[in-house]
Amino acid sequence: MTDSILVSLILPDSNTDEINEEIEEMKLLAQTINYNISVVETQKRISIDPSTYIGKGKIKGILDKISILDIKTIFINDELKPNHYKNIKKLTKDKIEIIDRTYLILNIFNKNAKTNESRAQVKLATLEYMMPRLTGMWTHLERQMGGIGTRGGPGEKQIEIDRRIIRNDIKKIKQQLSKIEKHRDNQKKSRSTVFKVSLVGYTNAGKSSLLKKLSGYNAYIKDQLFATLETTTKRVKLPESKQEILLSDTVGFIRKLPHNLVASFRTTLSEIKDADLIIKVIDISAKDYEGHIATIENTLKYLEAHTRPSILVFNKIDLINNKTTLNKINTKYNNPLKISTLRELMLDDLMEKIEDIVTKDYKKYSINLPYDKSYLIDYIYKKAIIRQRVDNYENIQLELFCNKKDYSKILNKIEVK
Ligand SMILES: Nc1nc2c(ncn2[C@@H]2O[C@H](COP(=O)(O)OP(=O)(O)OP(=O)(O)O)[C@@H](O)[C@H]2O)c(=O)[nH]1
Ligand SMILES: [Mg+2]
Repeated sequence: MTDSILVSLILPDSNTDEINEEIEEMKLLAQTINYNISVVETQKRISIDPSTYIGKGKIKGILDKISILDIKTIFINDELKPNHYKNIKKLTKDKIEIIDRTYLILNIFNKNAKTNESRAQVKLATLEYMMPRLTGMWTHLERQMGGIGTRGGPGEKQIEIDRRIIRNDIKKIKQQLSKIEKHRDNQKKSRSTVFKVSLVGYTNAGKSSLLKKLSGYNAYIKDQLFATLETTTKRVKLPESKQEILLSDTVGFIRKLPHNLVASFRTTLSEIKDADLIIKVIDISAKDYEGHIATIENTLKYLEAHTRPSILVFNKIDLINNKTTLNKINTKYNNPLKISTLRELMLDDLMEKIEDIVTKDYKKYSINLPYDKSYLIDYIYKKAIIRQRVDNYENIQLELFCNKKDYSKILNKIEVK
């Protein structure tokens, strides 16, 4: 672990609890890329310094301090504007690595991306972030990203060359991503008739663990922020009706998730918008679970998925042994589901709840399937619960339990000449 310092501004509208949460979160985020935040400095200001974000005097003080401590990395608890970044860099005479919150998250995404798609998405977001901030000193990122931008010294001319190269790279990645997007659209079409459930939540809430427990799929689970950067969809059979649903796990959210990251992960996150049901997974043991819920709501709004039907599920209940938290949550969220994925507590209740929602509009129908249409049987079994089947002399008589839409679809298929 490399020792480092974190600087956070406190502005008149800042909430101290929130700032403290953010500081703790920055420490966890930094750990993910092997940095230990050993010193935290805050500065109260009326407003952001237009040229250097924090005051110049404060920066000088910090530089003195870290030179004694032999620290060479400064984390900033915010996204720095390009001119802030450049001016701070100047004050440090290029000797100190400056990592703002956005760049930190980009680094974690870069480290954890596993598929071609997620790697391309992170690269796109990173290049777009770098473009206006080029100063010729992207040493840390360059090492990780295999040489982007390492094309020479810090001179203005070199920066222009770098910009041109980056612009070309951005164009290529966008083309690559749009190909992947087309493929995904085709996949989506083939799944359009199945009930879709999306697990969403703050990073590390236990979404992948839940997907694993409910579907049996060996999802990647780690006590780490942003372990998952891809959407994984698995079929799950509901216990009573035996209906199949599609359950998806995707990238976790975090407060101030960089906008260009959300934009480049648009296709990955689009599963959420298409979901018939969103399960919001909350880590009940997180001190700031209310902040996590607010972040989920804001992100869903940003993704235009906030109007989808949803349920709130509190996970990691095994870690809670004080009644006060439970009472508070029960009152505030109207007795929500509380589960432990790890200890497999109340998972049946969750499945039951999902099943209730899936079958909410189901009604009984009866149809007669002529033998010359008997090839439709598989289709009907997929769409509806078959309560009874009688093979008559002239046709197959079926008692169905399904929603009206699927009933009409089945009828249409039978009636087609
Ligand atoms: N104590 C406890 N730990 C849990 C529970 N569910 C998940 N965890 C742990 O929480 C950590 C994060 O779990 P993941 O399933 O990877 O969480 P995630 O929401 O997919 O996280 P990201 O993909 O990083 O956004 C792991 O160490 C899990 O073992 C639970 O019910 N109780
Ligand atoms: Mg995960």
